Amino acid sequence: MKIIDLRSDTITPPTEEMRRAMVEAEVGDDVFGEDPTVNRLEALAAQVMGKEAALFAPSGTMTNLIAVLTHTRPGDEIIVGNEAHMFWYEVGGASALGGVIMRTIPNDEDGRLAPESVEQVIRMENVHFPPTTLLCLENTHNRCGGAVLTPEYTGSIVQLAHQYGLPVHLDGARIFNAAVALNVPVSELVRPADSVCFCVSKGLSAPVGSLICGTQEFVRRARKWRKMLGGGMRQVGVIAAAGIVAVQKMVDRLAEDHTNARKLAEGLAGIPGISLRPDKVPTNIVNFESPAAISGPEFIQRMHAQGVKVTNRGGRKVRAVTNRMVSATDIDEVLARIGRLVKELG
Ligand code: TLP
Repeated sequence: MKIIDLRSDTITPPTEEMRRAMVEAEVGDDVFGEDPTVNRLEALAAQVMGKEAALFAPSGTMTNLIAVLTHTRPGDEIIVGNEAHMFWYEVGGASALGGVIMRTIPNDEDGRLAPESVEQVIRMENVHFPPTTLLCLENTHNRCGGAVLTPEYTGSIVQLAHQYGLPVHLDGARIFNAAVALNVPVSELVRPADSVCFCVSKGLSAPVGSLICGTQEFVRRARKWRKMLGGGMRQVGVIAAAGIVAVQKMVDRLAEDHTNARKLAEGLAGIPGISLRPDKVPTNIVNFESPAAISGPEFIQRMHAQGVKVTNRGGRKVRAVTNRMVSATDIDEVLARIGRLVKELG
């Protein structure tokens, strides 16, 4: 039986072209700034994002943490969505290592933060208060089903933050998915943000790595934080080479993941007992609720036994992420297997 892995787009192995680029990569010691391949990737990332500079780091978790460390000081308060990846899945690093309080406000189902909620929690100067020093956004929004923030929304919420002197960091782990879904240049989506990070290791299929982008001065300071966190790597051009292929060659194919996600969502909506909103699947993440007959974890276990791998988001909430290793035919097969399973449950 073929195993169909929908746990994440992070499972994608490097392409043949990436492997060739990795073998042939010119390298040097990147801590001395002398790895030509890393320098090329950083220049490419800055150019594509429309920012002055970029820094290559091992993971999205590290680039988000570096952003917090660079924008804030211990004792500050930062504003994040209550469904933010930074809040849920980064081991509380911003608080544990950055010493900041994460003040959460609700994300709506489209991953947005309401301007009124942001305004309400920004601290005025008061001897009792920690200063609010950063607003964080996420695009696409992982827990909100791959929701996409438009350039208009991002522009207006950043403008509001800037009125209060707050810089904005954008967790753009899957920003290229947003750009493809909206059919706009990625630079337009990230222009308002002061810093943005994105991952080459998700749908873009590189094996490792994320980039954080901003002004020259921001990236100079970010580089020191990366060093302190132990993220200074040496002949890392062997990895960056795959990142270059990811950015140059793998963006357009994300549309295929989006089409497959929509197909999966529409198929799931037709299976009695499974609930989801197929109109709320703009990119490659499909969130749905499993049938009430058994618990969420049990349902997922049964799916695994049928060769369909997905993840649990708590209770009966299930997440399936389409990716390069899953074809349209595989989606038909997934729907058939889940259909059979649900029938068995009665
Ligand atoms: N998300 C992973 C897991 O950590 C849950 C996934 O499978 O979706 N920001 C966002 C929005 C992310 O989705 C992720 C990874 C990260 C940051 C962190 O990236 P890594 O895994 O490279 O540290």
